[in-house]
Amino acid sequence: MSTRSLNIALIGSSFMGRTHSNAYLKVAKFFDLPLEPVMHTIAARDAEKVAKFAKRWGWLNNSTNWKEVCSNPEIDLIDIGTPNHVHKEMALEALSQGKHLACEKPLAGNLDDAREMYKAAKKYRKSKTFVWFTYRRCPAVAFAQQLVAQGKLGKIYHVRAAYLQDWAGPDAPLVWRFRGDIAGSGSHGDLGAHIIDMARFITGDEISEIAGAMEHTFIKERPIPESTGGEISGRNAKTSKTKMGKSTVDDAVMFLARFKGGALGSFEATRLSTGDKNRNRIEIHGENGAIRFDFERMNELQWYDATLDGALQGWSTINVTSGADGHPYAAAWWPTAHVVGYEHGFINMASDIINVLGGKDAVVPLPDFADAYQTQRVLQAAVESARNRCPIKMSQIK
Ligand code: SOE
Repeated sequence: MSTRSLNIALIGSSFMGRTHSNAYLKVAKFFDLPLEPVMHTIAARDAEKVAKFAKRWGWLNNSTNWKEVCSNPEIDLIDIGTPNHVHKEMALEALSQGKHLACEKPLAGNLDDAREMYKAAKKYRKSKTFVWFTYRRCPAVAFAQQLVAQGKLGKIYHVRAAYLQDWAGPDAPLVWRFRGDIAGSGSHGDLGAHIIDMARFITGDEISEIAGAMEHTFIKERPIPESTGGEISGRNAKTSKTKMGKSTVDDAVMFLARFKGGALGSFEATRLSTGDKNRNRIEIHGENGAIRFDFERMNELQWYDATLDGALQGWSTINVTSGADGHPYAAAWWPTAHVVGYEHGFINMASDIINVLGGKDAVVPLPDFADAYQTQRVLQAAVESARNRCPIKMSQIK
């Protein structure tokens, strides 16, 4: 019996357009799936560029009219890979057309938009929703979640998360990520969203209170890019030395958090952590053990077993690449220690999305709009704590 097709349309052809296209192109090569992913249509603004993109990545059709794509009866899954300010409009349209929906993180640039998306997902129950918090699908992060779920760490005392990049120095052009009207926030919604999601995902707990939040914009003006290209060209775009524009987002946000289960946590997101290129790191300390993850060594999980005899206790480095030992996703890839990369988180996520749409289970929990809305509430709580210089209980954020 032939496998049913899943016709996919992707909106957006910049950085996430490339990571998602690569995921759909590769996923059926490495995973046995209940549905055959078909790269049906790519939609973007520029007709010439989107036609070239379709040819390069193997999209069967291309369009500059995303609304038309959402109403195309052939399409089963709409994937939103665009900047934050258009997530809501596109999601509401796709849901109203009865489509399943995958959306890039964060859910939206602000809480109001995120709430509308969350409520629409509840209304259109037949549509399944997903949010590309792909770090859950780094095997080492998925393995950490499994260890906590198995009780290996025991009661959790601390979560210490920091997402550190350094690409946003004074010469970085004023791309959309520095515009509050498009991105909603800077490092906070871009990087902070990831570590909030990871902390919630790995611990299986929710944050109950935020305190001591601080935000700062170090670089108030940036050179306006001459090219209006996508994010990748934008970051390295030729810029006019004279024309400057105002950055209207944070460069860095830090805050403290209390979890419902009693743990205390600290969170830091910055794009000015000189020397840290894409250092997404999280540590979780419990009564029976602890884990440390650092994306810059993404195939490894540091593990501390506090149940061993004291003389034997010490940090060990687990190479989370052993399919034979049941490491998450490892059996789909290469022999032990042949390691995977950034793009594999997206391919692993595409396999889980297709498995769930085909009635099977994801390897580890997938975030839907309701889940991602909780992360958006924490983002908002931190902003309110920073701006009002006071603790914020999550019950205050609807
Ligand atoms: C920020 O530069 C960024 O591209 C994030 O937006 C992505 O979510 C992250 O995976 C890599 O860094």
